[in-house]
Amino acid sequence: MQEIAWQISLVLMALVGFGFTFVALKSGRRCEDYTPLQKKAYRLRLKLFWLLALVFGPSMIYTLIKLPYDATFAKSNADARPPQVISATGYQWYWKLSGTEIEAGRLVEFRVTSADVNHGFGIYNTDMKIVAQVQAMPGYTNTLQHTFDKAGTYKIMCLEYCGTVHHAMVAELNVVAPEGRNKI
Ligand SMILES: [Cu+2]
Repeated sequence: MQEIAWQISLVLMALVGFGFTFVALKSGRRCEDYTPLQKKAYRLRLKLFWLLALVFGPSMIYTLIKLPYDATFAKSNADARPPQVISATGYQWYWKLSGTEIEAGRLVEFRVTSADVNHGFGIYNTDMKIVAQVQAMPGYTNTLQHTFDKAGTYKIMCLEYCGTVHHAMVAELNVVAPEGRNKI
């Protein structure tokens, strides 16, 4: 569905582009009917048009190329399996997870909430670099989607000071290569 919308947008953008070009080219023809002042204004306008076109045209193309189109659609097309779902609840001062084993290379959906106060659900890789995070709030379930590219033991740590033993809110996620996987 998104892909169709994207293609329609591309066609519409192309039409708008053609429209602009057509008007820009056509608009040169009636120049001789204008008074000298109008001619001057017209030339200025034309220069302004091309200046804007030259500045914004390439930057538009650049932005379109840089859009995360491939990453998003290639991944969802390549892996039509439903995401692995893990429910996570923060307590003072520990995490309760519905599962701790995850398959690498396949989307995981964390459904994160809190049983008491606000916590921060932060996932750290084996180099202790944060890879994803979402707030854990009482009364809300926040969804966090992430695909783990590398196997290893990841840590979940609380990112929001939540009381005296906040620092002990650490849980582990075991991300395994697809072939070595047990059922989640
Ligand atoms: Cu905390």
